[in-house]
Amino acid sequence: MLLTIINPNTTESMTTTIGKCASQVTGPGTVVHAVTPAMGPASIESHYDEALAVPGVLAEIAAGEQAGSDGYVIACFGDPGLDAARELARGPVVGIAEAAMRTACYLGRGFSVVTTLGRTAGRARDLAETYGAGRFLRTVRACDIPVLELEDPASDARRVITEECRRAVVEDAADAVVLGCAGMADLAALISAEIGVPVIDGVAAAARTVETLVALGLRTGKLGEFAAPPAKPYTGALSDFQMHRPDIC
Ligand code: 5HY
Repeated sequence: MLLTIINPNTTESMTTTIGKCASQVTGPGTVVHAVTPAMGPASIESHYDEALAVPGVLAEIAAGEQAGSDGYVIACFGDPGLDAARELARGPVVGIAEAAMRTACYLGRGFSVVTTLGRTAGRARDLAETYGAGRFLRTVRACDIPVLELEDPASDARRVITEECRRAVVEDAADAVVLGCAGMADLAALISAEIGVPVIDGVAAAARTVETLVALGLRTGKLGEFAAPPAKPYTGALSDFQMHRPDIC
């Protein structure tokens, strides 16, 4: 199968990290195609960034459809554009926050999210409620690390994140910890070994979830809310988004 993993920000090095982490957990029959949108924010740290990331995500979904992609991961912890992507895509589309939080619910009474900036914590809480994981969510802890600092080898981000994960276990009684940024994807196993509880990377969780859905022959229901969007004009910078695809069903 062809699994397209979209990094909604435009930082290529993060796309590379994301693609490597997905490829490490997917099977030999899965081709992982990690892509970076041609437009959008260098990192997503606010509602504004998230809104401006969506057109680039949707353009990559449209490109994936042309390329025959069997399924998609949206690899940003805000899951930007997830519902719109489900309208465009034939195959399943899974967000990393969605996959990570639902996975955490299998692993204990409660989980915590450890993320980058405090201003993104509200979005994480909202998504937990959206995905039915709210009653399992212990806390959302922020490290106050900008997303792109995760790409800096000189940063002590790994230590800071690890200690915040440890506090989630000790102080919040978290049975598991969800990493709240795709840029943390390569840290999950290392941190889990240090703090003694499962640490979930949403990139890996989402990649395996899509792989499983495709293997089961399952995809988004297209007869209702997630049918192809109705045809209409889109003007200005969005004029290229007249991608009405009644054939998607
Ligand atoms: C992410 N931002 O996964 C989110 C993390 C965050 O550019 N990739 C980003 O802080 O919301």
